Amino acid sequence: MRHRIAEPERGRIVASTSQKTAEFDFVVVANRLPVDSVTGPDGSQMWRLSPGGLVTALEPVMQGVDGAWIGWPGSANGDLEPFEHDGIKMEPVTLSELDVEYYYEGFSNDTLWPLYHDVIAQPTYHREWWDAYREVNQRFADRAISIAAEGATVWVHDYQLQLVPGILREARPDLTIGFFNHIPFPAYGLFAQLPWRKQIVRGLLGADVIGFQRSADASNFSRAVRRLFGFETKGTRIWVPHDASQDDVAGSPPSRKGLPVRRVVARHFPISIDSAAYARLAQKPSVIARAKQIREDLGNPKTIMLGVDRLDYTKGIRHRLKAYGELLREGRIDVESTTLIQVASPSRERVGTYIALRDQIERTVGRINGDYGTIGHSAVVYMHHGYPREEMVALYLASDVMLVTSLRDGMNLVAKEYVAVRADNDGILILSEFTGAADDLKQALLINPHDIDGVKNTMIRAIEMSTAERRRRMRALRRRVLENDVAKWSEAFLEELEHNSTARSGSENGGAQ
Ligand code: GDG
Repeated sequence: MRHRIAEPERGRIVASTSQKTAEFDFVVVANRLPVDSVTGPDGSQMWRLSPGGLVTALEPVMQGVDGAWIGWPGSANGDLEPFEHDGIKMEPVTLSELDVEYYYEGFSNDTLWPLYHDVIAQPTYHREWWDAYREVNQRFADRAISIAAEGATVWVHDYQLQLVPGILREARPDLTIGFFNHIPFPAYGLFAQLPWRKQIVRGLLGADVIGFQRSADASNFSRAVRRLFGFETKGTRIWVPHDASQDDVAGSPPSRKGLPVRRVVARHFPISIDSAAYARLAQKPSVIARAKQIREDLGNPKTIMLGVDRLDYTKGIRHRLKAYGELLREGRIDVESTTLIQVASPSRERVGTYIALRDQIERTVGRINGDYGTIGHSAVVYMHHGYPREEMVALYLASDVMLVTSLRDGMNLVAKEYVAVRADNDGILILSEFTGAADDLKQALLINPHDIDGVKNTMIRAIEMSTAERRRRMRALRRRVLENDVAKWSEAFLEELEHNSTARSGSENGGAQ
């Protein structure tokens, strides 16, 4: 991709942001910039690429193109100039304290997140939060409007920015606009709760391609479009009128009335990881030595089970602990031969539901350790901090059983990372049916995390599984994860986007022929 210095005046660009410094042919818009500000040993501030699902997925993609990434740097206030890090051009968007509270912690993480994860926790609906969501979406869109070159491709990410495609479509019809939703899209019966459901769907329909993790998510979205607007849909295609005044459920769809329509594609593109990079890390002698050290530090138990999650109620950490605690109580496992390591990386620490969840989890861990731990052996080794990626890989290598017990999860990259590093074809993945990953990783031991007895029996089955069966399963899983990596994911998405760009192909009259 080319990166050009802007001409002083490009009259056709409609932007409320007046400054224009550079224009890019490829722009990523995501809530967060892929960097965290850290303090160096000498006290100086510097940037470091940050962990997390989206960053993990897009980092290799961004390093291959000359584009820009628009996002929030992660702390409130403070205007930052655009800068470059690790070959990625960063365009920081400023959020005030109130924006963080209303748009991010409020509407994104206390309204949309629980609603889209099947109402595992009760969503909160506040009109002030919605107003902030609209304003902040406008701010992100304005930045994209001002830095995207004529005919550029803009790829918008995730539930925090669902209004951005619609704003871009209005202001810059020359752009090719993609949107990818990293979390599930709920069934209409749940989505319908949202007081601003029409605005959200309208915002998303501004994109040429709307990507989801699972085909079920894409179907849920198409159904919402039919129910709310009556637009014609067929398979992965949706026909949307150019004129927003045609947003009407009454009568036949606009496409059938011969009105000019755009074709939008809504389909699944299951995200993955940079599998080869993980596999390479796992070959490093220092990582292998660290994995051995971890086992030794734990007293070389026969079985190490591992959970790695952001501390989030969608991840089913409590269900996993409940099952594990009951196995100890019933004497089906003991602390000398089995250890559970639970990494719960800090997340959304000012949102009430997360504060309560942390308390619950830590009480449960304390109780299990109090009841069953010995001087030499903890039942659960619990860590509430983030680790460097190499340490994560060492943990994966050190563990015999990986526990992914999400109650609902868009994909779950941890499951794929565990598989990618196991070049020894050993290790067992216990995987919740309610993850996007389960659609693909059929050779895992699939569980329903709500069925505690089922989870317990599966844990025992994993502990007792023969070497031959472990290897057979892991070999099959590895084939899937190594073949379908993150590069394939982004290529598939961008190819579909190129193919279905309204800016490049114009509109249609009428819909599905
Ligand atoms: C969302 C969706 C979807 C975690 N702790 C540390 C650390 N991590 C890394 C993991 C993994 C990533 O963060 C977590 O990704 P997940 O996919 O498991 O979950 P979410 O954060 O909820 O991500 C999810 C994803 O977006 C991508 O579309 O799969 O469904 O919810 O890569 O390894 N990494 C390091 N230290 C930690 O302490 N280095």
